[in-house]
Amino acid sequence: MVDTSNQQIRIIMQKQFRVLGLMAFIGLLLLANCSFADDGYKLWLNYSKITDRTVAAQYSQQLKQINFAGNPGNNNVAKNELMHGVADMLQFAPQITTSGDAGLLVGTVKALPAGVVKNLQAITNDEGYVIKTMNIGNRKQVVIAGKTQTGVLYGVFNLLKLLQTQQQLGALNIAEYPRLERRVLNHWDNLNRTVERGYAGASIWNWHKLPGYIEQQYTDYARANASIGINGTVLNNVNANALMLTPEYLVKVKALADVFRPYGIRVYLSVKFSSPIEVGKLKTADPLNSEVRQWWKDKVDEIYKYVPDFGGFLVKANSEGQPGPQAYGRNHADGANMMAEALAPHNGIVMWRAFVYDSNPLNDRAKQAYDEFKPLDGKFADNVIVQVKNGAIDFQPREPFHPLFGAMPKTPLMMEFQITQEYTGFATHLFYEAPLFKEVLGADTYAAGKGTTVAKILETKPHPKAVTGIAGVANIGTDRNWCGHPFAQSNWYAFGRLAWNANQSSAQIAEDWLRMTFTNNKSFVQPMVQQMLQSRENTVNYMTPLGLHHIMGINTHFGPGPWVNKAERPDWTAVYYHKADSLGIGFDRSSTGSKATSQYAPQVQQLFDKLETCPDSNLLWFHHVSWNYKMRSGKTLWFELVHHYYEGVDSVRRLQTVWNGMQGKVDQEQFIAVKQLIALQLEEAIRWRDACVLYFQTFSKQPIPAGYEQPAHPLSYYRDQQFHFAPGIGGNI
Ligand code: GCW
Repeated sequence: MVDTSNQQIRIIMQKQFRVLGLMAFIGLLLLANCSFADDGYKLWLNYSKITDRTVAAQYSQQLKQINFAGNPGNNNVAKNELMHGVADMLQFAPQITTSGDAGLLVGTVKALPAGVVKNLQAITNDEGYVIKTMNIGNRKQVVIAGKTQTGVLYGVFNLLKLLQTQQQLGALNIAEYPRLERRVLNHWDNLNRTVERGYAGASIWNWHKLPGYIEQQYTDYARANASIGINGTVLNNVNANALMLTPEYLVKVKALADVFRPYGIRVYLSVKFSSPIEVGKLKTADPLNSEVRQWWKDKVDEIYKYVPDFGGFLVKANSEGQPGPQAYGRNHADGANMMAEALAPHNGIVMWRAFVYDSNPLNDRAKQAYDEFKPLDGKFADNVIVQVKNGAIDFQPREPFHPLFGAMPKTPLMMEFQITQEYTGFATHLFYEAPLFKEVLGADTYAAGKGTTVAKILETKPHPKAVTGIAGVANIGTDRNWCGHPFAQSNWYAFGRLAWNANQSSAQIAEDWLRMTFTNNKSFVQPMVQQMLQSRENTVNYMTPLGLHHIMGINTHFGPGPWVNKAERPDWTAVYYHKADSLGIGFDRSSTGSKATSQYAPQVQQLFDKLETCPDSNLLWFHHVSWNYKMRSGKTLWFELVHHYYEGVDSVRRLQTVWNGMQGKVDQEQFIAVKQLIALQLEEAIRWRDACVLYFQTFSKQPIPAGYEQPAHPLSYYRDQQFHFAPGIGGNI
């Protein structure tokens, strides 16, 4: 990204160029390119020099001159990004011109010449844009047009992507717009800079030095988000600290909002329901109390003085010990509507989370969100959107889609994915999340007949004023490479791409990301796309195959913990979920069990309810199955389970072999980083496999078949292991 040392070198080099001539310039260039290893900071906005001479020559010819219509000033972020990106990739500074025959013409529809605009597809969406190659005068020009400056910026980022991935510019005809309105990152960042479930260092928000000190990283964060269409950020943890709403912090929030605004990004805050008591010194936070309502109104008015385009609130209430309206005998709609009323005059919204569960779940925690929210369908104010996790438990490597999708036709629902890898290997496992996201977004709820996919539900407005949206819990921290694992960056990237349009394929997104981040070398890209696509299933296999879930270590959630049988609450144990016994394993959520299947539309219910039709991948989520049950493969359940655990480890070994063959094809620093991480992943995958197989064997009483490597240690060894260094906890602070 903006690398000042590199920029300085470039400037010096340009001066030298005149003095020393071409030979010296090339020499210095080579030096500059070799002396900086890639530490991952630039993310997918690497803008590496294009070394293919033919491609570079074509691009140079097209981009020699750029006409920014309307003559935006020097602070225009789209213009700066384009100039900077082209200069890095093509190693020259394009000439900015107002001439009618520049190879690239960029601007808003209003600023572009009418003769050009009439040949473009109409842009109706505020964030939409077109990129079109057309003959203007006597030359082929590429035109980037947006309805707004943000649209132009998105178009510029797309053109840069085309250059980074070395696409032809000769016949472009792209018309893009986002399918969802609010595409938001949720930071679970605490005010003391720890990050709940963060595996990439500390929080990037330096509250101590804000607002006086603006880190370059804030701008680079905004650039990265804008490049994939993310247009909102919730700065603080949903386990919120009420101090966030005090003027001391609001002035800092304003400073960040000011940095993000030019990139089309709005700031939102998580708020604690009891803030009127904690900050406002009131005696109650009852949502129907008039003083409380007035307090929220005043507070919201105050926030908008600092941040005039403030996005709104995200709220976790009556969940995992967080305060909420139920303490006053009120429901979620009462709580959400109170805040909505305060935000409405400013066009702010409330994202009210449906991740709720009682400390004493009657028979099945998976049912609770539906039971609490479904009756409230249609009771929420216009500017409330209910934010629902992708599955009914908690961001497991695989969960069936949440039954609330499709169950609240009168209420806008927003998706919550977890980009940070709390349950999928932290920042040591290569787990490309696009296939997980796509599986959920593409799931058919049958809510309004066949084809009512989850994505469709998110995109459909139940009423004209409804807001649509999607959220991803961020995996970003102060680690130099932002996300801990170089490949974890792909999950931030994929989230943005799918938030924009869920129809894009996981393979295409992976390919773009690999090319932009590492290299266009096909012998690298193709095998690594395959490895990325496979990586999710690898982890499902060595952690939670066949529908198992929530069997990780307690509290930190690190490593296997299928034996966990004591916790503050029963549904924080593992035995609550796998229910292994001498007869079999799995949670009976069918009509003979907790009846969670009845929360789905009849077609889905039938599919999951019957053992014979339930897909293997969700089998133990919905059924308690006997160890000797004959699976579709012909194997018994026990052997099938063992097979999956071993397959998971073997596939990580294959990944390791493929990656080891990539030395020399990618930057050496990145190569070594990933190599070391895969070695850690393999160690952890083996631990997961051995611990789980040995533990479940105590119930099945059946052998690990001959031919499989036997675990290196007895079960007690795995049970006794302690991981004092596991990162990622600490909420509310
Ligand atoms: O998955 C659980 C996490 C908690 C988190 C909670 C939530 C922010 O273990 O750390 O709290 O989900 O989503 O609210």
